[in-house]
Amino acid sequence: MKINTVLFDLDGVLVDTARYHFEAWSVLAKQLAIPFTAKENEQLKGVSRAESLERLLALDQQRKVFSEQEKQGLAEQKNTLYLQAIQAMDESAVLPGAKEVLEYLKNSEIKIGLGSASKNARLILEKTKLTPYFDVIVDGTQVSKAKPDPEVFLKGAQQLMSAPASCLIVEDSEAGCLAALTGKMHVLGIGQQENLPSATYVIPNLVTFKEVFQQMLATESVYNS
Ligand code: B16
Ligand code: MG
Repeated sequence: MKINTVLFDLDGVLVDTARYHFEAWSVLAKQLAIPFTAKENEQLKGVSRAESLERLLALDQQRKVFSEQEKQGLAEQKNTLYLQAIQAMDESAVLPGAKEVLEYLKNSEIKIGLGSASKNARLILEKTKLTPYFDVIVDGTQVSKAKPDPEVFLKGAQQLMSAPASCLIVEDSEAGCLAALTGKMHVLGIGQQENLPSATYVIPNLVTFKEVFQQMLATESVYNS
């Protein structure tokens, strides 16, 4: 397959922020007496803040009803907790292999984009000093439809003038993998296969990216390009 563009998800792929999202949602869940473990958290990965809250509230066996205003307050509370947690974040939060992969792609003249659901993506890229690697950044402030809708990745591809079939999406969430496939893009899952059933290729982290990427380039594309 021919790949000239790689679009990265941020949280859980390039930067170790997924655990802070989980911790912040856990505080809220505890406060609301909603059972919430790492298993339920998988459903929140890659999903917008508002949709994450809806999914968390749906786990409530007592089905308490919240007004829009109350929901807005809860989402703000979660974001305040999250921002506190990432306040002191620096380059050490960049996940293993991530910087090497970005360097490798830059040297290979492959276009690099970000497709994140997070409204805090630019802040995180700045704190971790990753901003200069990106040819395009699309984040939660620029999309109207959350993953699994492909909008965030299609916007990135369009801005880079890349055909979707020439793009590889690197994702740690099932919602993001589905978004890639719906957009007719290639996908590489980061994490465990059991959590990412839609991804054909899954690696635990970016350390082995280069090998898998080269393997992918050597295979026939399902999109005939
Ligand atoms: P925020 P990604 C996603 O980022 C996270 O995976 C998800 O857990 C979070 O709820 C979402 O961003 C929104 O983030 O509250 O910061 O706007 O994985 O798409 O980079
Ligand atoms: Mg993610």
